[in-house]
This record gives sequence, C-alpha cells and structure tokens, in this order.
Amino acid sequence: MHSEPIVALATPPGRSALAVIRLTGTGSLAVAARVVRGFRSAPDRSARFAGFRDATGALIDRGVYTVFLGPRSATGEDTVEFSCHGGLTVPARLQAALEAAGARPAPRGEFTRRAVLNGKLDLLQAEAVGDLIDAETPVQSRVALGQLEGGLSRRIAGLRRGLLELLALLAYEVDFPEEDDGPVSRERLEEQRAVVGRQLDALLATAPLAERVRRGAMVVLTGRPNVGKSSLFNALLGVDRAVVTEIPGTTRDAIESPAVFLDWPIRLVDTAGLAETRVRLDQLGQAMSRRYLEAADLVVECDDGVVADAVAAGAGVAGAPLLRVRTKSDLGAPDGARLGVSVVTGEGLGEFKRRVVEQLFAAGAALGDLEPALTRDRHRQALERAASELGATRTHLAPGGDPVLAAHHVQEAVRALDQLIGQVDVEEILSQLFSAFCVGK
Ligand SMILES: Nc1nc2c(ncn2[C@@H]2O[C@H](COP(=O)(O)OP(=O)(O)OP(=O)(O)O)[C@@H](O)[C@H]2O)c(=O)[nH]1
Ligand SMILES: [Mg+2]
Repeated sequence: MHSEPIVALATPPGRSALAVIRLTGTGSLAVAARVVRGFRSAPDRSARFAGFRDATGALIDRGVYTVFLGPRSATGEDTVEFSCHGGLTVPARLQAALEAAGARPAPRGEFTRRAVLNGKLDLLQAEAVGDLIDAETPVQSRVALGQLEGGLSRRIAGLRRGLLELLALLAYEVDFPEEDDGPVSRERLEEQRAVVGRQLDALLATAPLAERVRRGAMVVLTGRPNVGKSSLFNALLGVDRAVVTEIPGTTRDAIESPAVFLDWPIRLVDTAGLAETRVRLDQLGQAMSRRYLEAADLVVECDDGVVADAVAAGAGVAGAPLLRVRTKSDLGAPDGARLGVSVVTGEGLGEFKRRVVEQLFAAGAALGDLEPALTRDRHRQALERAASELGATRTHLAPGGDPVLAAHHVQEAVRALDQLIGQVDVEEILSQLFSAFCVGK
C-alpha cells in the first residue's frame, strides 16, 4: 500500500533560516502527536506554534506545524508540515524523531507519486511539478505553471471528448448499417474526424519549441583551434569557465553550461577546435565536438579570419541552423558574411545573443503560443500515436468502409491520450518519471 506514513525534508539541506519537513500518509497524525507537544489536528489548515521533542522528551526546537486532513491535502492523505529552524542539526533531529515515532523516510518523488495515485494531480501536472522546480528562466516556469494549473490536461481532455463524440456517431452507424440515409451521414463523420485531427495537429506543432524551452536550447561553439571559442564562451557566461591560451588545441573536452540570453534558456557548449590531427587526445576531443554538433539546436561557427586552414569548421554539421561569427573583430577587417564579435572590446556580444534567440525562439516570441504546449517526448509520442490512429479511420469512414474498424482506431486514439494523462499504465510511467525527482517532492 502507498499510504504508510513517510517523512522528508522538503527544503535544501544546509544553512538556512528555516526548513520545512513534510509528513504524509495514514497514521501521520499519530506520528506527529508523538513529537509535537499538545498536538491538535482540528481545525485543519491552520498553523500552530509548538515545541517539538524527541523520544526521550528532550526539546528539539520550537516551530510551526500545519495539518492538512486528507483528502484536502497535496497528497490526498493526512499531511503535517513542520517549519523549524534550518541548518544541519535541527531538521535532521526533527526528521529522526518523526522516523522514531513511526514514519519511514520518503523515496524520491513519493509525495507527488501519491498525489497522482490519489487523483490530486494527473501525470502531466506531476511532470510540471518537476519542471517548475527545475526552471531556470521565467519562460520555463511560466510554461510549467500553466501545465501544473491544468492547461495542457484540459486541452487533452477536449481532444478526448472530440474522439468520444466521433465514437458515439460511429455507434449509430454500426447500429444502422443498411440505412443509406442513416441517422448520421458519412460527411458528418468525416467532418468530426477532421476537426479533431486539426486540433491534434495544432497541439503537435507546439512540441519542438516547447521541448526546447523546457530543456534549454543547445548552442554549440565550433571552429578551428585558437579562433577564440573559449574566450567567447567565457564572455557570454560572464565567468571564466573555460581555459584560454594562445596555444591552439587548448580545449580538449566539450564544456556545457546553462545560460540565459534575454530571458530564454540556453545550454552553451564550448568544444575542442576542429583540425587535422594525429594526436590521440585531440582526436578524442574532436569526436566529442562532433557528437555535440549533431545534437545542437544551433551551431555557432567561429572564424577569426587569420588562420587559413583547409578544414571548414562547420563541415559535416548536419541539420542544425548555423550562425557565422567573425571572432576577434578588434583585430583586422570585418567580414560581411559574419557577425563580428570581440571579447576585448565587447563589440557584437549583445547582438550575438539577440540573433541566437531570434533563430531559436522566434516562433515563441509571442508567449501565448506556448501555452498549452507539449514539453516532452512522451507527450509528442502519445499525440503522434493518437493522430496516426485517427488518420487510419479515414479509409473506413469512406463509402463502403467498415465503421467497426473505424471505431477500433478511434478507441486506440483515446487510449493514447489516456496514457498521456495517466489513466492507464500509470505505475510504469510514474516509476520512470519520479526517478528524476528529489526527496520531499
Ligand atoms: N584580440 C583578441 N584576442 C582574442 C579574442 N578572443 C580570443 N582571443 C585570443 O585568442 C587566443 C585563443 O583564444 P581561445 O579562446 O583559447 O581560442 P579557442 O578557439 O578556444 O582555442 P582552442 O581551445 O585551442 O580550440 C587567446 O590568446 C585569446 O586571448 C578577441 O576577441 N580579441
Ligand atoms: Mg578553447
């Protein structure tokens, strides 16, 4: 059963003014009563100040506790939240006391898992809890919050209703197959199919950009050795992350760092310069560069206009859009085909960020377009499955087609949406999802 009492620190460990400990599950009120002096569970949802003590009766701290009686709690089960002083000792002692009083330490994501199993959140909302906590930019938290508030779930529910309507129309057709002019015309069926199909496609179209927003867009700096990639990387981050020297071949690894360009989430990657080489270490570094180039959302091809070399920096880069940059623009003449940047004068750095954002997120500049949107591979795959099942009904809806087969495909499309929201196969998806969560969430 999932309802045994569990306890976890919900705030990060370490020095802080306050810490929050959460306790939830059947029997948590009894557990809390063994630790809180004069514990009262009614009325719930009100904060009370009390002393917390360990099994020997020694005082651990004085703080605030709040009772949320199930099902009116985040997990749907009886829950108690404790605010105590932060730091290394007080929260640890309070948690130990609650464990001694009968609670088990919570595994990762267990609070959210219970919320899903008890119907307080659907799977899409549970994913959004993780995204909201991991958000590093306002755009990411806005998309996550919209999903947590049920924006995407409502949209999926709308699609599901549309499919069920189509099923209902098909049921007439199955019941009155011989009537030429049955209660529902084939045109009406086809029209309903097309309406839902268009809605599915519209939502699917949000996936590339929304996934990019959630993960951060990967921008990979590439070019020949010594053109100034690491210098640009450091200048863009505002910290000296990568080693810079005048020696070609300084960078041998790929270095990835999160960055924010004009409020948009970026994963900036510095790579080893590409050149002909027989040195094994350089070859390994370049192989790593190529892997990053393959995964890039945008490739920044750097050239300082000095070193003449047969190896075209961007050669072999498939797919990703390219931004051409002329580095060290404080030296030498400008290159009309490239955006000039200099880490010495700062020239072009602002324009560089603007162009990167424009290339990666132009379609999302009107933020409204992102809400609701498909933020994960899992979402996109489920909707693609639904769309292909719906597409398969088409031939069966045509004159002479078999409405029973059409209904079967529509049912499969509904099933794909149910899996997405978590109506079926929920345990398997949950285990995968919550393995990435932190304890106390
Ligand atoms: N004048 C000037 N020098 C620069 C600029 N950017 C980089 N440099 C110099 O160019 C040299 C190489 O810079 P790096 O950033 O290490 O070049 P890299 O492309 O990372 O080189 P590898 O890691 O070897 O591939 C260093 O001596 C830098 O100081 C610039 O904008 N202006
Ligand atoms: Mg370098």
